[in-house]
Amino acid sequence: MKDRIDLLKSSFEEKLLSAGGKDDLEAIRIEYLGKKGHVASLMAGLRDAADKKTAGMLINIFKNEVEGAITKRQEELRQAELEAKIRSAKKYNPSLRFERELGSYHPITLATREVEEAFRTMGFTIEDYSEVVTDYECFESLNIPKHHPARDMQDTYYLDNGQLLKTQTSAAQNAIMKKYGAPLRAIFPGRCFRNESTDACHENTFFQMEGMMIDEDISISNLIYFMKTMLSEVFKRDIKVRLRPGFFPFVEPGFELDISCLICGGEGCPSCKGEGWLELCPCGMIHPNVLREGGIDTDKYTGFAFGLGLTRLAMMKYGIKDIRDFNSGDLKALSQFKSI
Ligand code: FA5
Repeated sequence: MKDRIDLLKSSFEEKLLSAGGKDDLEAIRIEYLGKKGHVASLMAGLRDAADKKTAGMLINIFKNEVEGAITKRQEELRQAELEAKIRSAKKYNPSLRFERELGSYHPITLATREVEEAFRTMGFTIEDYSEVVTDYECFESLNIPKHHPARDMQDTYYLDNGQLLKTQTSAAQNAIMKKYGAPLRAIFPGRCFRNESTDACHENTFFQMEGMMIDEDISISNLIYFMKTMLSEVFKRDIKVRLRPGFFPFVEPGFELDISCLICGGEGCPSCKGEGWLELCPCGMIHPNVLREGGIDTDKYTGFAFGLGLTRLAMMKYGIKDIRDFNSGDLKALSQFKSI
């Protein structure tokens, strides 16, 4: 038996070495381990053998060797195939850079940054505030109780839970007063939402920049000084401005600050609704009720507030005739602004 097995072993080793792929290996497996293979016929011959036990053991050892050698060769072939695949794959060159097209800043971003810079140099902090606010923040804390007619001017989108999309950046006044107390100098830009019929100078979604200064002896002169400084910093040239009385329940006295339309030079055009003037930055001395509601001692402190129309400011600064262009997503037009 041993001689027969040795013969089979050497022929098996030769065949295994010359196997070039999976199919060759499978043929060898069938030839040696298959139902009618060499191992099976060795087993069949056992019946007549005198030393059954020893011979059986030798066959089993041979069978295990064949199985092990086939598995090992399979793995070698798989590995060789994989390496050939990797070698033939296109090489990645990490030194090549990805080409990325950079965009440009939106004009509202640029205008916001300019106003922020002007106020930062005058000692104002810049605050951020949420777009979804409560009725208390947007109206009641600002001396606008329920059913006050001033609410009619500022209809907005209400959520099921009673919160609303803020109609004015003034909605942050109360929280900021409570956060810092007096004295206080802060500006807070934000997006506002109103149920509005749109035209060249009205959008349903637009930006404002609120400002507040609270300290001892703050008067209208301070208010006018800061407004003038901000406008000259942003426009970098003389702008014709007019101040007229305006009503807002949260300021007393209140003003409308208009600028002469820079699109038509004051002649009248759709951008200023034909008036030659554009309402840009209402303002006034903060109403004592609003200060008290924010926890400010009204015997000691007074303050002013303003609500700059940032989107309109950007229109004037960059000569954009129609406010609706800001949300048009026109990349060609936007690419003219400062690139990132
Ligand atoms: C207010 O929103 C007040 N909260 C402003 C204020 C703050 C007054 C502090 C006093 C003290 P008004 O509704 O007028 O006010 O809006 C302020 C500015 O936002 C306007 O002058 C205008 O420049 C801009 N604005 C208002 N509505 C729109 C709109 N629909 N589209 C574009 N800009 C708008």
